[in-house]
Amino acid sequence: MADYTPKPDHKFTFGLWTVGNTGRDPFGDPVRHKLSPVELVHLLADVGAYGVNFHDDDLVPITATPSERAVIVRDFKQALSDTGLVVPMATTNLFGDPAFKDGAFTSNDPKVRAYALHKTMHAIDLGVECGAKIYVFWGGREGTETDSSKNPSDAGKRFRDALNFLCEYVRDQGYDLKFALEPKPNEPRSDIYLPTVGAMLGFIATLDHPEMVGLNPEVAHEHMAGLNFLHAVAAAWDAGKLFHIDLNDQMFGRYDQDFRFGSVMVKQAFYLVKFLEDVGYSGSRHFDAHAYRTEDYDGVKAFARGCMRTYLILKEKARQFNEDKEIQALLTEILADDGTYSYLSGGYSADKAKQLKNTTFDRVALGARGLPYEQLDQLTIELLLGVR
Ligand code: GLT
Ligand code: MN
Ligand code: MN
Repeated sequence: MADYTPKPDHKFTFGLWTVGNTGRDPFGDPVRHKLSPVELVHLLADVGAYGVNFHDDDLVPITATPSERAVIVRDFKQALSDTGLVVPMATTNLFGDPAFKDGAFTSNDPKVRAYALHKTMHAIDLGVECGAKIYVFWGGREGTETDSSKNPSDAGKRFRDALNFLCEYVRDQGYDLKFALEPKPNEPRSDIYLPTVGAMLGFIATLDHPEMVGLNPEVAHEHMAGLNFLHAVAAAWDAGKLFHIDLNDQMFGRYDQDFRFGSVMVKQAFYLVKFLEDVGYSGSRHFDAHAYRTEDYDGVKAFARGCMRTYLILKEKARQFNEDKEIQALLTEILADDGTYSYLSGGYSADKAKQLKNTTFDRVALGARGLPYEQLDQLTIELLLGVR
């Protein structure tokens, strides 16, 4: 019997805002009382998490004085050392305060843009002080309702200037910190700039220090755009940019659901876990999700345990897939290669081009070949449904 107990090696993390979500939504008030950061650290330790992430404001309220900040950070660090939890990632809340109603780094107001940089530098200090090595930028309200209000290419330049400034700040401080950009297409504003993993990858290449900046893709965010999350993650991985990942679940075409990982699209979650494990992704598995609004704190714990358990079950299923003789025999058949064209690997040469141009292909035979993908997919489904 496989062991589905979370261990530190699994790098399962949760944001303070995830298990701390009180169930407030646009139509209803909180249904759970607010827990303090210290209580949340203990809750996470109880369920077996490895780490905790936070926005600056989740830990230190935006109204706190320096002496209040000092007490909060002291107590939080004490809770970390009492429980053994670590802080792998931190981020800035650049979306909650009314000052950011027109965005932060891309706001039309230079004072708001300056305040966003100021707030982020302080938040970076706080994250680093607590041990963070990854710093996430979710754009929040970096977008528009009307494109009459803002030129999107100006917005792109402002966002680039802000990230370049902050990269230099991190270098100047000597911090061991990398940035992970988190795209999200259309919430909480009508249209958000750089809405997908692909868009962010292109943008990163335009920065002064692209080596410091990668991606934090989130399942729900690509699903909102109707995209294949696995493909987005693979593109980030291929570019050496998978710095962090936000795991949750989300049906296509719905509001921002942030469901427990693997609770809706089991097959997609399986391929994702299989990919992360097969390639040896070694970063945090951060569950950026929250419990149903129906739950009390026992339900929140059930939610958090469920995220980790489902991940580990899918990891075991991936192992079975890789060892399943019938599945592997089909894959061998699908990937068969008699070596005729192995000369094409290793790049272009004029000779190779000439040889290839002079080759005669049996196009009809290529098209006539049956591919056993139906069989393979059915075996995958049966494996997931537990009958193999
Ligand atoms: C917010 C958003 C998330 C981001 C968080 C970090 S906050 O819940 O929907 O996906 O990762 O800012
Ligand atoms: Mn989200
Ligand atoms: Mn997220």
